[in-house]
Amino acid sequence: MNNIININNKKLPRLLLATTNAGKQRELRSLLKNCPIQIVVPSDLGIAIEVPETGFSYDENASIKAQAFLDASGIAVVSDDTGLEVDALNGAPGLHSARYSNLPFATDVDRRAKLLDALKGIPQPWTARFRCTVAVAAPGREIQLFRGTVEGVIINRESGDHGFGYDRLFWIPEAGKTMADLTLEEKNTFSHRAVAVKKAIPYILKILSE
Ligand code: ITT
Repeated sequence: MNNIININNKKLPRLLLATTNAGKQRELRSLLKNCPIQIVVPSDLGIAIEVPETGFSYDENASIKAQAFLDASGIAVVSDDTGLEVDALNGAPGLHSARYSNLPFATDVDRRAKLLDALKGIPQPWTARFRCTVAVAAPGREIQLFRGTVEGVIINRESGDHGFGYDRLFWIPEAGKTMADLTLEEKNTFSHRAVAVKKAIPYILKILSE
């Protein structure tokens, strides 16, 4: 597949966001908006694959997702594997953050409810962190990994209507707000994903300009 798209007579290299999570797609698009690249998502390319997250670390899962979407598209891709680690739960949901609720077709609401249920009866504060690995894969290149973490505290009631996933329960003491109280632009100044993507941008620009 050709990796160049022609827009307004300008040839921009394409980068596939290897995620079907709409919240991640929004944040990644915004984080990459100043890069001279054409961002595409799997549906733009008619790609509908389910990638089982069978790795034993965020790095492995991010690599598995990046490789699967590279194989399916043939163009450069960026994937992201993120987990929420709660100290009082010995690091859970962690690697299993997406599959945390046992309900079939579980939603973010179900996952947040399960988290608060698991924390019932455990004394606060419930210190926690988001950990994120971003993987960049491109034809003929080794996968490169970039990492970001943000520390916070889980609270026992939801606040905010921005963000996605566990953001409504993730309190950032320095901001005096939850992640979901922040706008997308504010979250993107310091989040786990922002830290990882900002580290990845020079590499992405380098490989797409070669
Ligand atoms: P892809 O694999 O398609 O990227 P996913 O939703 O399965 O999407 P993850 O395995 O990385 O992605 O996500 C694990 C869970 O953590 C999932 O329930 C997300 O909604 C949640 N999550 C990921 N990033 C988050 C963030 O920035 N804020 C809050 N929750 C997040």
